[in-house]
Amino acid sequence: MSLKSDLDRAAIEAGFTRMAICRPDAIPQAADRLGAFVDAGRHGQMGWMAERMGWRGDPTALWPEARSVIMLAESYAPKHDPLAILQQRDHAAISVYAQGRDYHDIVKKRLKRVGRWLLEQCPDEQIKVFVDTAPVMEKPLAAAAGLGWQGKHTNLVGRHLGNWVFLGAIFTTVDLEPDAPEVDHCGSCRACLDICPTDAFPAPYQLDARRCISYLTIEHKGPVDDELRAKMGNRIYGCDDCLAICPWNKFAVEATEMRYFGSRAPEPLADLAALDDTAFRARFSGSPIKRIGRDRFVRNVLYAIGNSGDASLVTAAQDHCEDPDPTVADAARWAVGRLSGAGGPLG
Ligand code: B12
Ligand code: SF4
Ligand code: SF4
Repeated sequence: MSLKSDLDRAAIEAGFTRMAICRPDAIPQAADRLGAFVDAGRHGQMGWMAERMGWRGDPTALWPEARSVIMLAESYAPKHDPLAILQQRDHAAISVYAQGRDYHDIVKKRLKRVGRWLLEQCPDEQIKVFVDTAPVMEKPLAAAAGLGWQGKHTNLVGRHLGNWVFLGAIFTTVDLEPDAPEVDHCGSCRACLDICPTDAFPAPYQLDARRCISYLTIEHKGPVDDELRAKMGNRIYGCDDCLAICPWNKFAVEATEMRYFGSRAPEPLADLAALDDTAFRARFSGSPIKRIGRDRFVRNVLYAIGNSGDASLVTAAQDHCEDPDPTVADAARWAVGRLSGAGGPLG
């Protein structure tokens, strides 16, 4: 057996769904595309995307000694229809990836386990592991390694993976044989582009993050534009619409890690709006949601209340009209106005 096939087995044993390899110089187009994205301001308030662009756009600059990039995907495919909750407008829609334990912790542990295994076989070599937060473009690297292709919604889709996958990377000085890139299988489909509630795709394969509900609920600080908050519906953390509609999910491998799925039923917006800082931290301990803090979370819940069309929620919003956080107070007043019919037609 070769080192590569043993590595593949180690990756599966660690809990990954698939592994594939590319060279660090396999994404020559990425730097220009990242540059165009940032020049157009599409990263919004994610100022960190405009920093260390030389490293982000070019993995060979990030770590010149690296010879191979091992790309790993783990399925978190939901067993239920993630869009069904959008009809329950007085309850919170939380994106599938954030319903249970934080994937960063789980994927990083798995990456380290695979990396340790590799170093046991090659003790003189080195590795570095990355998931999400480093200046590494995981989607183009995964596509170059052949895990799938970047769909028109810009996420990685695989023929046997679908698009409900987390990505992680191990850079290493070990020289491993690269895999062939996957070709694009989107064809004439444009379901993800058409379903987007905020029209966040200026063109196929391109996202304007400033319009994406995932960005607006997780990354954007301060008030959201009135036009966009009215389109957020009851999505209070992330958005799954463009992922859920992709036909390739029919062939997706099931998730095996149950910690990604929360055990709670969808929660009423009124209960979530009432969380103070202490209650928020306790409720979302171990969840990625904790990162956005109570104020941004309650802002999102208040937008959802404003979009609910449920007049019985006016009191839950009124309670926050004098909130010490001006963005929360603004969201509360907007919600009260909307539920009283003063904020224009409900979406
Ligand atoms: C910044 C970021 C975001 C931002 C911006 C997203 C974006 N599309 O750029 C926001 C906050 C909006 C976001 C949202 C989400 N994210 Co996010 N995010 C990232 C992060 C940190 C960087 C992505 C990045 O580099 N963007 C910059 C742009 C320029 O790069 P790009 O998206 O690859 O853009 C490419 C295309 O535009 C393409 N392109 C441009 N023009 C053309 C033309 C043609 C013809 C072609 C073919 C291609 C093409 O080239 C670009 C470079 O490859 C990565 C983790 C990482 N370190 O890579 C996670 C990551 C992409 N996110 C992830 C997830 C799960 C999500 C959400 C699904 C979460 C949710 N449910 O709410 C949503 C999906 C929204 C969407 N439709 O993309 C996963 C995606 C896994 C996968 N299957 O691909 C990642 C990889 C995290 C992880 N480790 O698993 N995210
Ligand atoms: S995550 Fe939602 S808002 Fe963002 S691009 Fe996809 S469908 Fe549009
Ligand atoms: S929904 Fe259609 S266009 Fe969008 S990524 Fe999936 S196959 Fe491609």
